[in-house]
Amino acid sequence: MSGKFITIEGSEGVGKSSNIAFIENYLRKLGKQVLLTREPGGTELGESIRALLLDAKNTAMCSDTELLLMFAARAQHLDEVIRPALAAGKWVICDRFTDATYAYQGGGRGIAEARIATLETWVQNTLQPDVTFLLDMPVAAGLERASKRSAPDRFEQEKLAFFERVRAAYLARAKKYSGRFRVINAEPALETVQAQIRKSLDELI
Ligand code: Z5A
Repeated sequence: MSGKFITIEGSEGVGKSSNIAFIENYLRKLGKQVLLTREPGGTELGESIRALLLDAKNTAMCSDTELLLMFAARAQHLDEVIRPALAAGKWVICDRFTDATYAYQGGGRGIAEARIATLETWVQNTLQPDVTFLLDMPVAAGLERASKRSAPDRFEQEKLAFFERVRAAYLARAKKYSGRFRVINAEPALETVQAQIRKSLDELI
């Protein structure tokens, strides 16, 4: 594989969408071939799974179903999109990946890390992102930003304590995998956030 695999993570309202657009433009200006994708989703099948996962009507979905659907979508995504793009030398920017599973299904829902790790190895083998940007800010402030958007999906209906656990799990992973993670303070104005990201991208390039 000659391309680079960049993932963007964070809890609610941290500004992933705004900053992904910045990363994409920055890399394109440098002449990189960029593929932008997201999880859950990124393929036709994966987007159908995403609709099931986010549908606020699916209140009966148990945590294991949620976990297995995340990895089912990921298996398809890796096979159809991510691995071929990396093999073709593209820079893949993925809006969330397996760290989100550890944060939401692990931290948020309380599924044991070892069970997630089993599925991670099954689906990814040894593939890991080259760099993971963790956009981090206090949960309440993020939820305040996110509240200005459309009707909440199944995850967005969770309470503050759930997102506190998600944030804590993300920060624990960033500490454990400090070589891969870049923790970005997402609270200041967008230009300040992007200056931090640009610095890390320059180092990667
Ligand atoms: N999920 C999971 O549970 N397990 C998994 O393995 C995976 C995912 C892969 C859908 O993800 C759900 O799937 C997600 C976790 C779960 N659920 N949640 N919650 P998603 O990534 O598609 O959904 P999202 O988290 O709601 O992300 P988003 O739509 O990309 O929003 P965002 O990160 O919060 O970013 P934003 O829309 O760019 O920013 C929010 C607002 O803040 C917006 O009005 C911006 O203009 C504003 N903003 C952004 N930056 C700033 C700054 N710096 N200052 C002021 N205002 C700002």
